[in-house]
Formats: sequence, structure tokens, C-alpha cells
Amino acid sequence: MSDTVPVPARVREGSVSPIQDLNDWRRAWLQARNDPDGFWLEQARALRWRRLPSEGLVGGYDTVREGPFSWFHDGILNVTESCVDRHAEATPDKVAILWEGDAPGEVRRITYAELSAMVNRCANALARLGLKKGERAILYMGMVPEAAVAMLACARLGAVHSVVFGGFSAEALRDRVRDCGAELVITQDEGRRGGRSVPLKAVTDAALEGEHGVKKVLVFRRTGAKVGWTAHRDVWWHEVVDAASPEHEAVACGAEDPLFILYTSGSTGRPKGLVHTCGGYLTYASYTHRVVFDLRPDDVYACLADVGWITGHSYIVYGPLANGATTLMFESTPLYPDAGRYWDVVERHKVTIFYTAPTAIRALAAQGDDFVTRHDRSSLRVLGTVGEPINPDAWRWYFDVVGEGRCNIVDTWWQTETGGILIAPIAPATPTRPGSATLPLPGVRPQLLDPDGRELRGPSQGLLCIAEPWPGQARTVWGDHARYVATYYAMFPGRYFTGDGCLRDADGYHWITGRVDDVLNVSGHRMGTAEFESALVGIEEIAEAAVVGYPHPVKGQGVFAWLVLQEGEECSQALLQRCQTTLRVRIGAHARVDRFQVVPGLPKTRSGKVMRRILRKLAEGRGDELGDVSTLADAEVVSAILSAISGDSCE
Ligand code: 7RM
Repeated sequence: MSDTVPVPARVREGSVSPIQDLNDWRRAWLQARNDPDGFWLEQARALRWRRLPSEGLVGGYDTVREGPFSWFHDGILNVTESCVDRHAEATPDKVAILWEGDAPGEVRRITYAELSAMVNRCANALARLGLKKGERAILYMGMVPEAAVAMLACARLGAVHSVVFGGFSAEALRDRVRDCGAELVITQDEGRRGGRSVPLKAVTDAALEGEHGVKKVLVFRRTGAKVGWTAHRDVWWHEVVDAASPEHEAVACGAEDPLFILYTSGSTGRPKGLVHTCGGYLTYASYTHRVVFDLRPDDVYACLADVGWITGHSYIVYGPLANGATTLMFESTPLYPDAGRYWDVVERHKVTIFYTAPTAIRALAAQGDDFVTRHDRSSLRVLGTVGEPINPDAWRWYFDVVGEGRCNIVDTWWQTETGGILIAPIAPATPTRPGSATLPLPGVRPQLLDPDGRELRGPSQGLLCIAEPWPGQARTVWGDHARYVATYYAMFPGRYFTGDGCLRDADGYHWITGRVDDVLNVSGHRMGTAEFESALVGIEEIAEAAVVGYPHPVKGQGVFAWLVLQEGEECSQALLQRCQTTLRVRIGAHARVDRFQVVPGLPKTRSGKVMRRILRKLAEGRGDELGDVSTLADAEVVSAILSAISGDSCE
């Protein structure tokens, strides 16, 4: 195909990857397919175990209703011995965490020896605060090394962490604290982002008002701002962690013990707490990080995500540290102090692997090439993207302008549920195509299905499912296994349904077309339309609300809210402002509506289901392509909506 981009010579040079070309990929893929247990048991050996596992997968999709499947169930380990101890022994002076603060040039370099002492001190402090194996700790922090240290310290005790992104509101934080039954919260006085302060402790205090389950709040001092203090509950990090011993005997965990819970939005109801395990998750994060990016000992690896999302877990903390890499943690934003910040970071730290989201690439491309070209990017070898489909224009800009044609682009498709990358180029091996996540990794069996569950063969477009479990897959939803089964396995029994649509071309390359359910992806933030709607109908003047996504040039998707007001109510700027405030309070600052439209009614089926297909078309401005509306309970609603759109929209 003419738009295939060969792997640039610089990416192949010096690679010692076991997968050097597509023949190697095919061999590995077939090996994993024919003997998945053998393949994954071999990959598991890359970790440090107290007792090596002797078995791979037990159970599967056909028995998932009865209970979770497992990987490596008889293995015993503590993940921090793989992520910290063995590197502190072998490469004590290698930088583990390279931290770039909000202010340009504000840098901390934490070696593996130092990281080991920090994690052990923190583990000792958490143990003294009463945190025990199996108990949950919520982390509500910014991008400081102490966030990674706190995650690892929980893991060292066999406790389960749940990181809540620092942009979530007090209400969202409280929901998560309750849902997982957290004993402890770890936060900081304030975060710093783009020259501004984020009041993390104040939000924590609001979230915990009246909550008695949380016994202790550990507070890292980042800015020194004055914060509220609850006696007997709040404890300063520098008082208890710094004073604790740098030695700590890690707690032995079963491979299937939970490592963390991470909440994510679905098409219905409240966010679900997906549960990831110690042995399988770490094996998968480590393997995929090493293979996809073709990690080398001297790499300076930078993933520009937030630890509050799965990308931060797998590809800032667990994967890179398991592999003994130098992982960069970035506290700021791509636009602070200007649109050159990423490339300034690349230049100063000589970053070799750079991993970010399409929304950031588009936002930066829009600022012009000068911000990029005035910085030296010659250290770069691999450029990654994740979070949403990347449009070919943005891909080209990333390849040509940022990478100067010398770097391979790895467009990595995966999800919170998958724990790690499933479909992506392997840097030295896979010729790319702009906009395609390309081929499945070894051990991954994607299938495309039609809505009736028939498998599509050859080039086709359909619903993306995965046919077999892999070690990194989430095992359950915390406290609600039935919901896990209903969400992922009910539609196509015997398969994992991803919620994404996908096109597979004649060469087997995968092109993700986006969500086919009611999940929004705005600037890489995953949010449920149901969460928006339930917040909006909580407002007195609003009778009904339907939220859909529409194409947005920078954010990928914008949020379009259709509102039906109560009898006698009128739309006003004040009301729309109240909608935004309500969303900020109920969900977080990232949950904003881009466009509102007040309408007399919503299009519904005879059974009363809102027809989102129609609202999506209308939001895209394609009202002329509505297609068949004969199933509508009241076809007149559509013409009423159309005249409302052309009239005063109160935007
Ligand atoms: C890692 C992450 C998952 C959803 C997923 C997709 C979309 C992610 C890509 C992508 C096209 C990609 N976890 N998505 N990566 N779509 N190409 N390379 O993003 O749970 O927050 O979101 O994101 O729709 O289902 S997530």
C-alpha cells in the first residue's frame, strides 16, 4: 500500500529486540497462539518471583460468570522487588525517576537506590498508620515522584491502591473512597500545573467530611501552602515517612492478589473499579513496555500521561520500573509556559522515547512548527500515541515535524480494562500507516464481529472483541463481578467486548474507529454520557438531558448536551453556567459541555429509549442524513428539534 511508512533506519539500528521484523512478529504471535501458557510463563520469568508460577491461565471467558479467570495462580511475588529492589542491587546509581516540575528546569533525579529507600520508608510509615495487606488506600495526588512512591509502598505491603486523578471533584473522590472502602487517603497540600495551584488537600477534606471509614490522611508537602488540618487523622509525609527506616521486608503476595483498583467510566451508571492483579498485570506491563518501545538500557523514556489514568500506571510507573528504565515524570502541561515545553523537555533530558496523546499532538500542531524546531530533538527514536484515534494529519505532523522522519510512530490501542497495550506497532519491526494501530501483540487475538455476533473474516469493519484472555486483563469490577460480566461478556458470550469499533484492512492492519457505546473520549479523558446526564437532570429546571459526542478538531470529541426544560422554564446564560458548575462539582473540571441546545423534546423509540444516533447526526450538523426515523414514537419531535436549532439556541 502506498501510504505504508517503512521503519526508519535509526529505529532498527542497534536494536536487540526479539522482534526485529514482521517475520519475527508472526513467529512470536503464532507461538503465543499455539501455546499461550508456555509463552506467558516465559514472559513472566522477566520478573523477580519468590516462587515461580507453574501454571498460566486457569478458567477463561466461558467460565467467567462463575468467577474470574487467573494467570500464574501459584506464583508468589511482591511487585516492588521487580520494580525497585533488583535494580537497586544491580544498577543503584541509575536514575529511576527523572522528575520535571511545573517550572521549567525544576528537576529531581531519583536513583534506584534512592527510590528503594523512599519506598521502604513510605511502606514502614503506612504500616505504622495501620495499613495492612488487602486493605485499600486512595491516592489523590499530582505528578510528583511521591505519587509513584506511594503506589509502590502500598504494593510493598500487599495493600491495594486506587489512584484518583487530581482533576476529579470532591464528590467523585468521595464516591471512590466509599466504593472501595478505603482505610487511608494519601494526598498533598497542593498540586502545581501550568503555573497554577491545585487544592488537593482542600478537596480531600471536602470529600471526607462525615466519612468515618478513612482513618488516616497522609499529606505530602509540595508547595507549603497553608491547609486545613484534622487532628488525629491528618499526618505530614515529611514527619512520618522521612523518619521511618529505609529497610522494609516486602510482604509476599499471590500472583492473583489485587495490586490496584482503577475507576473508569462506562456507558451506564457510576464508574467501575477495575481490579488488576500483581503477577499477570506486571508481567504484561513489563513485556509490552519493553517490546513495543524497543526499550534499551540507556533510554530516557518519557510518558506524558497522568498517574491518575491507566497509562500512568502501566507506562510511567509499573512497566518502566519493572524494566529498570529511567522514567520521566512531568508535572506541567504541554502549553506551559508555551507550546515548546515538551520539546524543551526532550532537548534538556535527551529523551529517546516519547509517549503522548493525539489531543496534545493536535493542540501543539495548531501552534505552529517553530515551537518544535527551535529545540533539538535528535535524541528521539520512538514516538508513541495513546488514548484515541489519531487522525492522519496529526500523525504526519508528529512523524515529519517532531520526529524529522527518523522515528517510528507507535499508535498504541488499549484500555483501562486491558492493563496494557494490545494492538500497536513494534518499534523496530512494524511498518506503520498513519491512523492505524496496526497489528496485535503476541498473545492477543482480536476478532471483528457483526452485531449478531458473527465473526467477520478478511478485510472488514465491525465490533472489536478479543477471543482469549491475556495476563494483563482486569479480572473483575471491585465488589460487583456481575457487572464485570454484564459489561464485557454478555453481548458476545465467550469473548471480551471492547466497546470499540474497528476496521481491518487487507493486510490485517487495525484501524480503530472509536467507541460504539455511550462512552465519550474528550481530550483522551474517558467519560460516560450517563454521568453527565444524571448530573444535568439533577438541576431543578431541567426535565431531561441527553449528551452525545461530536467531532472536535483538537479534543477529538466535544460534548453536546441536549436539554429539555421543565414546563414554564426558559433558557438563560445563568442556567447554562449552572450546568457547567454542577458538572464540575459532581464530576470534575474536565467534564465541561462544549455546546448546549434546548429542545422541546428528545427523539425516542416507542419503548422510550433516547435515539442517540439522531442526536449525534444533529450534533454533527448532518440533520439531512437522519435516515429512517419511522421507529420514533413521535416523528414530529425531530422537526421541532430542527426548528429549535435554526432558532435561538441560547448558547
Ligand atoms: C489507554 C486508554 C480506552 C479507550 C478505547 C478507545 C480509545 C485508546 C487508542 C484509542 C484509537 C488508540 N485507556 N483509545 N487508545 N482509540 N486508537 N491508539 O486510553 O480506558 O482511558 O480509554 O480509548 O476508544 O476503548 S482508557
